[in-house]
Amino acid sequence: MTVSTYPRINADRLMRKIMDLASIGAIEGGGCARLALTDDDAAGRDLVVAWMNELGLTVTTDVIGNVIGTWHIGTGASVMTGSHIDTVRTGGKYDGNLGVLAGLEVIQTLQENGIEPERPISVGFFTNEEGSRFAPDMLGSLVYVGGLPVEEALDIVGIDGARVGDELERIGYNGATPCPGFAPHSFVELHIEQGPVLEQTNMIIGAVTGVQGISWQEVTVLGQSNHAGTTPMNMRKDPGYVAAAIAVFLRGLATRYGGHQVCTVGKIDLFPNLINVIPAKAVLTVDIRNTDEQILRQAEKEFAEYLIEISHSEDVVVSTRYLARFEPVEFNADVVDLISSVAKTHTQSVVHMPSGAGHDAQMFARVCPSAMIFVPSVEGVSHNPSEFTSAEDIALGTNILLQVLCELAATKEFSQ
Ligand code: HGY
Ligand code: MN
Ligand code: MN
Repeated sequence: MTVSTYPRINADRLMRKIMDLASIGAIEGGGCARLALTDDDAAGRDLVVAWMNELGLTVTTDVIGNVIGTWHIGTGASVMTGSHIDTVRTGGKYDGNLGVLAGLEVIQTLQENGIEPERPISVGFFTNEEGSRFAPDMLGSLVYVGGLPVEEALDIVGIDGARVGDELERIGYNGATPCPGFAPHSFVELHIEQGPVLEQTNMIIGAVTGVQGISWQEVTVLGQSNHAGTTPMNMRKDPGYVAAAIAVFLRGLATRYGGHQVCTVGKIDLFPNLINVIPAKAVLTVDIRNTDEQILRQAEKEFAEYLIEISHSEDVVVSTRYLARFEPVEFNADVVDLISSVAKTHTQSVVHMPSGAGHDAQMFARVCPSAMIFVPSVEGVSHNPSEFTSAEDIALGTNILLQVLCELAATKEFSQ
């Protein structure tokens, strides 16, 4: 099929769905908060499942709560698309949601135009992609591809003490379909870039070549609570100070390394967290990422050495545990090239680029040829209620997704 024969998606209908879904868990500033497996996540799930049913898709829910709607046409393994509909606490309207709703819009457009691709088309939303409530992130797709036994995943306890398995049951998404799930023929995810690269390079479409490595650690610092007024500075064992020093050290490390190196201390809990008490304990999270695995390991090594040093100099006890650790992922070059060449039939503003954020596609890359399409985030802002991508860019990305999915469906097997 050539580009002139591919139908255009109904952009207004897609934008209405995006706004309808964003109204669930809506927060000030125009964003939404639907932490994984909360009631708001459940309500979002119910809405998208209803839309899947309206399209006549076969809807399955698996043991970790991943939901996949399949349009059973053609033969052979599905071409799959999708993303996530859980959000961070200060989420925007588009992160994850776009990829799921664009997939449904593609199917509806094809159905309305009487076009039946040669393979089934599946659209999935995967549990707990964000990892904010339960670590690791991309949990549902990780279990789907066999990267983590479901029993282990169900026993994960979140930042609020809730257990994944109990929450899935409570919201009624403890499905029966086993994991690992079926391996699709191929997987393509449409997602907002969530960074500034497309905008800064005046590009509109990213043909995503891979995802950078992710290292998440929880650091616990035990000191001695004491009186803020009476305790001389040289007698303190102060986890509050150590937590702050860790954040400063990591900023320095990332600046020294440069390139793609990023480090974030996103969460610090002090105990007892009172104005006149030197904290007894600090628990903080450390997110370290790089596109290069060797540099990422070097950063982790340097950080571990720093923790030993500061535990001695501040006379505190420091312990760490990994919450997530994913090596960088390369997407399938043939799929990336297909995205690039299809995109160029729509616009010349196409660039190959890695993803700074984690995505479900990086898990599917373990079992089938996978890649992603990026559309710009205005001012590179995401994980923020003001996250914004224009309706034009969303329509362009979705039209490209439609064509890529159809051409993948017409493709025999891929070289892995
Ligand atoms: O953390 C991430 O990169 C993604 O938003 N889960
Ligand atoms: Mn996302
Ligand atoms: Mn996100």
